[in-house]
Amino acid sequence: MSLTNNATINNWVEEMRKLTKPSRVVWIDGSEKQLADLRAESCSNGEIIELNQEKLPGCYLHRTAVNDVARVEHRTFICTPTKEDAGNTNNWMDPKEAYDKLGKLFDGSMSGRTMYVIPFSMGIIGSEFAKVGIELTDSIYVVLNMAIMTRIGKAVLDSFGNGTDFVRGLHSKAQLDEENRYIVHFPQDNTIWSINSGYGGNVLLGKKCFALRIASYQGRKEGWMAEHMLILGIEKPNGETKYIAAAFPSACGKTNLAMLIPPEGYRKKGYKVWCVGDDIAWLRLGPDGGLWAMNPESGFFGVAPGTNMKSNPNALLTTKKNTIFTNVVHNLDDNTIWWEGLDNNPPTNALNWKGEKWDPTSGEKGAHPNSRFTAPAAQCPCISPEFENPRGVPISALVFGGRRAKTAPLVYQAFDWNHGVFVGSAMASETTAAASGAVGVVRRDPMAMLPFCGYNMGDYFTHWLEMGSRIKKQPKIFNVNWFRQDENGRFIWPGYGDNMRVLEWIIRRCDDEVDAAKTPIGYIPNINDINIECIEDEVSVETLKELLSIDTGLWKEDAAGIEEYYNKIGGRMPKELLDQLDALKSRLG
Ligand code: OXD
Ligand code: MN
Repeated sequence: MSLTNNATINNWVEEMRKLTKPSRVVWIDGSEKQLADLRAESCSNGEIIELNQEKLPGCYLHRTAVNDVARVEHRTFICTPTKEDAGNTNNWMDPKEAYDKLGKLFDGSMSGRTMYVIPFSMGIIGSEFAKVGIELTDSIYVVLNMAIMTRIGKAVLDSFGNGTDFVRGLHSKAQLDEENRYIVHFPQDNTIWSINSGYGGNVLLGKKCFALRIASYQGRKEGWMAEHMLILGIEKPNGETKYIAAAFPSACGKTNLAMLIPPEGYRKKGYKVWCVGDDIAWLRLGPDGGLWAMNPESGFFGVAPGTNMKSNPNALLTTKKNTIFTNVVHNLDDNTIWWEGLDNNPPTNALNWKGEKWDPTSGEKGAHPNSRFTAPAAQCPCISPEFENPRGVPISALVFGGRRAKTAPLVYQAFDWNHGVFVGSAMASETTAAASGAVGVVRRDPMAMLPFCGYNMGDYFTHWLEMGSRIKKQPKIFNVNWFRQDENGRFIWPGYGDNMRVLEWIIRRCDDEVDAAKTPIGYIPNINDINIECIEDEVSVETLKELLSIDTGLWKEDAAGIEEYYNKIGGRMPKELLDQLDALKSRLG
C-alpha cells in the first residue's frame, strides 16, 4: 500500500509497475522492523550471508555476479535532448530511443518478483539543501544499501508532501545480462533507468547517478554545484575549525584523506581532523556570501582492499558493525571477512569473492580489487559534529589532486578563482610504472568528474566560472600531489597522516598567515613553511625542495596535453579557460 497521497508519485509508481509487472509492490517505510524482515528474507534466499554477530554485529556479506563488479562507463548514457548538451565526454543516446530501447528491457523485468519503493532524501530530510528521490528496485540488497547510504522511508514522503520535484529512479536486476546492461540518465526528466546490474555504483541510484550526474545538471540550472569531493574539517588548537572540499580521481587515497589522523606532533598541539563526507559534496552560496558544503549521503561505499589499521583506522573501525561487505573473502573458520591489505594473516579456510574455496598461497587474489564496504557514516570515529547540520559547513579551500610522478609539485595554490578552475579542469593522473620509474600515461579527469558530469563539460566549466563570480567570499583553490617520485620511481612523500602537513599550509594560506613564492604555475610554499618536524629522516630539506620543484620542460608538455584535451571537449570550452592556458604558456616562456 502506498505510503503517500502524493498523486505525482503514486501515478509514476503505478506506471512503472505496469511496465515491470512485479507480483507485488512493497513501500519501504524506513522502520528497523521492516529492514530486519528484509535482511532475514535476503539471508534465507542466499542473497546475503549473516556474518559472526558477536564479532561483527549487524554485518552481512554479499557477492555480485562475477561479470558485474564495477561501474560500467561504456554502458552509462546521458540522454539530453541533443548530443551537444551531453558533450564529447559522455555517451549519448536520443531520449526517445533510450526510453524505447530500455522500455522493452524493463517490460516484465520484475515478473514473479517484488518491487520495492524506496523514498530517499539526499541530505538531511526537509533541509532546504536536500533533494528527494524515489528508487524502484527488485533487489533487497539495493534496499539495504540505500538504507545505509541515504535517509529513507516514510519521513521523506511526509516532509515532501505534494511536491513534484523528485528524481525518478528505476532499477531492475532483470537477468543481470551484461549485453543488455544500461545505466541511463534523462536529466531534463529527473529520471534514471538502470537495468541488468546489481553492482552498487550502477544500482544505488542516490549516489553517482543522482548525487553527481543528475544533481550536477540541476545545480547548473539552479545555481549550485554537485561535486565529486570529500569534505573535511581541521580543528585548530584554538578550537576554530576550517573546512576543505577536495576532488581526486580514483586510486588517489580520497577516503584516507577524508578520515586522516594527524601525526602525533599535531595531535599533541591539539589539531583534529573531522570527516564530513568521503565522496560527494553539494556546494551552495551561503548567507555570508561564502561557499557552503553538505554531504548528501549518510554512508560510505568504500573500497575494502588496502584498508587497514595503518592506512585508515577510522574507515576500518567504521565497518565493525551494521556494515554490508561486497565481494570480499569469507573466512569460514569464524564467519568473518578478509581482504588483501587488511593484515598479514589471510584465512586458510576461506572462500574467495566468487564463493569458491580459496588458497591464500595460490597467488590469486581472494577479495575482488573493487570489493566494498557499505557502512553508516555516523559510525566513523572522526565523523564531524556538523555532519547532521542541515546548513552544511563553510568552505575555506577547494583542493584538486592527482597522481603525477614528476609534473605537479606537492602543493601549489591557484592565483585566483578562475585560475583555480583552470587547474581543476586540467586535473590528471598517471598510470604508474613505479618500479622502473617510467612516467605513465596521463589521463585527464577534470575535477574528478569525467564519468560523473551530467552534461557538456564545457558548460560545466562555464558554470564553475559563473559560480565564482557570484561568491563574495571565495574559497582559495589548491592542487596537491602525494605521489611525486624520485628518479628510481620511489615515492618521496610519506602521504597518509603526514598529508596533514600540507593541509596545515593550506589553511594557513587561507588565514593569510604565510607568504608563498610566485611561480609560472601558481604559488608554492617557501621551504620553511612546510613542517617536517619528526619526519626529517624521511623528508630532508633537499627532498622537500625536490617535492616543490617545477620542471618547465614537463610543464610545457603538460600545457600541450591540456590544449589537446580542451580540443576534445569541443566548441563549448569557455574562452576564459583558453585564455588561462595561453597565460600559462606565456608564463612558462
Ligand atoms: C566511487 C568512484 O566508487 O568514484 O566512489 O568510483
Ligand atoms: Mn567516488
